[in-house]
Amino acid sequence: MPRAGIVTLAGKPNAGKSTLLNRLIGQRLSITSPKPQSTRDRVVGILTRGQLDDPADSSSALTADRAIDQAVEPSQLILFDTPGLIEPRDDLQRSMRTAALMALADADVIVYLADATAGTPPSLELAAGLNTRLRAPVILALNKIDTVPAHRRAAFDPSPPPDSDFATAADPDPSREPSIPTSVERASNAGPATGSGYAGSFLISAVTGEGVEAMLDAVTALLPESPFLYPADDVSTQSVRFFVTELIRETAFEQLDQELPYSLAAQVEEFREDRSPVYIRAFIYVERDSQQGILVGHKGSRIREIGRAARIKIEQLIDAPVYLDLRVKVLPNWRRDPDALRRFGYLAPPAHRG
Ligand SMILES: Nc1nc2c(ncn2[C@@H]2O[C@H](COP(=O)(O)OP(=O)(O)OP(=O)(O)O)[C@@H](O)[C@H]2O)c(=O)[nH]1
Ligand SMILES: [Mg+2]
Repeated sequence: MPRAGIVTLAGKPNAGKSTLLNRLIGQRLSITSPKPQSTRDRVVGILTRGQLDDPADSSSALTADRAIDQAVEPSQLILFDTPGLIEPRDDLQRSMRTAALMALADADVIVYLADATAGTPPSLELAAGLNTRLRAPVILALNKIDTVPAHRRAAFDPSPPPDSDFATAADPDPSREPSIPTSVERASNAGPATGSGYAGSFLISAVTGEGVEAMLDAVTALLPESPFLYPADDVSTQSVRFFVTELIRETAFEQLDQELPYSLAAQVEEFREDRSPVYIRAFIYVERDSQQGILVGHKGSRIREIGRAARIKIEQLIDAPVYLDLRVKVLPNWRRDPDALRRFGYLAPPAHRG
């Protein structure tokens, strides 16, 4: 029997969740940025390993670039990338938090990403501000291990023996050179993420791929036995339009500084795939007139450059030439307006608690 289920990637902003999703899927699906809080919504990626005898036809507009690995036991991971866990300060952030918490509640397995060099990660419940325990088993992935010099990694044991809980994952040999983890060792005192501790812990690099395969095997082993939930070459449950919107936002994130990236949202108004080049009309919304001026730039130079760079990314995604008509509009204080959030496809946040 194959295994299949929902695997939620969670953690603080900038931990590398979206980078990991993209590596697992083998495609740049979820937007990434050195700036925190780049992911605003749950992003779904489907990873199918091994092949069933009778695969269903693909139903997704986006299909897998990678070959399906025949050598492994068939499994299908429905990966949920989530917004970084923060204490929300406006409706947008409340909506982001709700999306993350819902994805945690839906999970069959949770991968809790933390920066390996940032010291002890608190338990996921603490990081998420939850006062109830998570139902699903939690695997801790200490990410960005590529930034730790090789000689300082010697004392890590990235593959704890099966059934050991996280407290045994640290190298017990005190004669070895003390090294960063101390992050691993200290994490063992951070308190269990589930009743019996982490279901596993791994040192990984979402950028180089180090440790990712071993982590993936451990995650898969925790999934329930189940038929595939989607056709084997589906890559996402979300629409091409959604990913186009995200690519526009990612490009604006790249090209703008300071607070401006947080004040903008993108929306695709028209998407004509029956034309060549594919015609896309989209808007970037900002909160104030002054922001509109910055985004448009001198004689429209900045918005033109964002449009040009976004178009190239969209062409790679849909594998067709694109004409992108991109404009800027002001929607005052949209981050604090539940109707505007819904319009941009974000979850309506729950009622204010003061
Ligand atoms: N060196 C190194 N950098 C990484 C690694 N994983 C992610 N990064 C970088 O860390 C930054 C944040 O990565 P993201 O994947 O956007 O992080 P995220 O957790 O999705 O962040 P939010 O969506 O804001 O919560 C980017 O600049 C990535 O290139 C890694 O394994 N090694
Ligand atoms: Mg992200």
